[in-house]
Amino acid sequence: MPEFNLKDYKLADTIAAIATSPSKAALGIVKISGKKSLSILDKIFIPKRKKDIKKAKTFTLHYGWIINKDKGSRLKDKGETIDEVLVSIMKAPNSYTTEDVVEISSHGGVLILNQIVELILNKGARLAKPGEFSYRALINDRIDLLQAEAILNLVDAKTPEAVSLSSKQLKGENSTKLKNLKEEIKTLFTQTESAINFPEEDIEFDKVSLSKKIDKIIKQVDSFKKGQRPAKMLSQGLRCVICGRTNAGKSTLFNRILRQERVIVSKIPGTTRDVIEETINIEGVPVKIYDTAGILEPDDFITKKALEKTKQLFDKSDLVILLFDGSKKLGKDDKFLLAKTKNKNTILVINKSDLKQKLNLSQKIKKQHKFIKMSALKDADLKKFEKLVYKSVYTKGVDKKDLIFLNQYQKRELESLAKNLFKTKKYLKEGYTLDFINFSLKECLDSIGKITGEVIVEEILENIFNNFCIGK
Ligand SMILES: Nc1nc2c(ncn2[C@@H]2O[C@H](COP(=O)(O)OP(=O)(O)OP(=O)(O)O)[C@@H](O)[C@H]2O)c(=O)[nH]1
Ligand SMILES: [Mg+2]
Repeated sequence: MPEFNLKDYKLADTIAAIATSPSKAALGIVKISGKKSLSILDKIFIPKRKKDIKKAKTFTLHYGWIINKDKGSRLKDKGETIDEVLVSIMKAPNSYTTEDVVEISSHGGVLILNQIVELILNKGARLAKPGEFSYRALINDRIDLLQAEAILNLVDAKTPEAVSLSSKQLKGENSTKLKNLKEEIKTLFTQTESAINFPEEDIEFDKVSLSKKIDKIIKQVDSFKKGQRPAKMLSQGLRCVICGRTNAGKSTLFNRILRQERVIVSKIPGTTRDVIEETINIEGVPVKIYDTAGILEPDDFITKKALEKTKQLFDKSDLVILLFDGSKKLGKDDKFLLAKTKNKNTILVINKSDLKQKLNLSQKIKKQHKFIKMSALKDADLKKFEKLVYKSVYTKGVDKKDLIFLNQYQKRELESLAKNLFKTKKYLKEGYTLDFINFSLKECLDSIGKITGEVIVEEILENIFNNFCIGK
């Protein structure tokens, strides 16, 4: 991974890079941003119409040739031609970086694009560092950190849902909500500030109403906290592990879901002795499904290894499918696994519904998790099952309007925001002096600033822009 060093991201430089994928393609784009963009363009581009490209208006498109004027310049003003191109011009401040931006759209050969960039660099630009265009957009207030994170997720999106969520965040929906929260906290902060600074004015302080306002803010923050997991699942996919006692029918269900005989099924207990992984698409969400070994007390090396793998997967999984054999009474292994799923997002499947039923699951257990009865062998309602899997993305309390993409640092700040809000409430309730309340409100404001990028924290920037590629 490239090293991010804020010192190298000098804003005064004019930067350039290939913005498209460096492979053979119909078209390729080279981007330039900075004060010298147009004068550099003037040195390498011969427009067909416009005489002086430096004077071109913003948001205009120009047809012409990229020329190396230092080479083979026998004819006046001409040089070695490189490619026939279209050039778009976006002048400051209405561009992505808010600086003068030039985009050269050429044919998409790797060599052509490299030659164009080299020419630009020779005329005074510097090669952009990873994410440097977006970094400038951030520093120049064109986007905030939430929008930068949205761009990363948009480019990386693997599902239509992820595209729609990221573009909403890019549009600024989450930024607006956080800004509103900030304004609300700021008002409270200012009130406490005045009450502290002008005690002689005897400002009446309504602690009940303050506490109510904080409750409202906590609710929104909590909703964002809950909205991160589904956002991640919708964009990156869901890890779903099938567990259950041996012979419950895990492999049968696995094959059913995949609609193919992927793994061996048999009535011999302990048929599966490894973890098998496949990906399917459920309503646009990639779901990675793992079939696991059912033996929980292994006595041979291979099964032992398989069990270790299952344990690790279990902990990392987003969803557990816990399978029971409906024709058997609840056994020791069933109970053990049930206890393990207590705090996991789980779907209980009672299998073998075609046989005489002996399993008795308490209402309490059934209520705790989602629940479905089926015969994986004879009659499995896969549509219903898949719907349950899809629904499990939205766990209890998730508001679909508050799905949010945050990086680990923003996530940490959101946690700290929630903590400080609770602290403020506690101070209010326990009758602490206003200084305490004022201070924790200040901390809340700081956290929001770090999430949106208003407060610049090198660690956060490093994390975000290291993940961008050059040219973005
Ligand atoms: N009657 C009936 N038999 C089933 C059903 N599902 C699976 N079986 C049978 O149960 C036996 C075990 O099925 P598997 O899918 O191999 O079970 P498993 O949970 O993967 O077992 P291990 O890998 O050994 O842990 C096989 O003989 C299946 O045909 C069902 O819904 N009804
Ligand atoms: Mg199996």
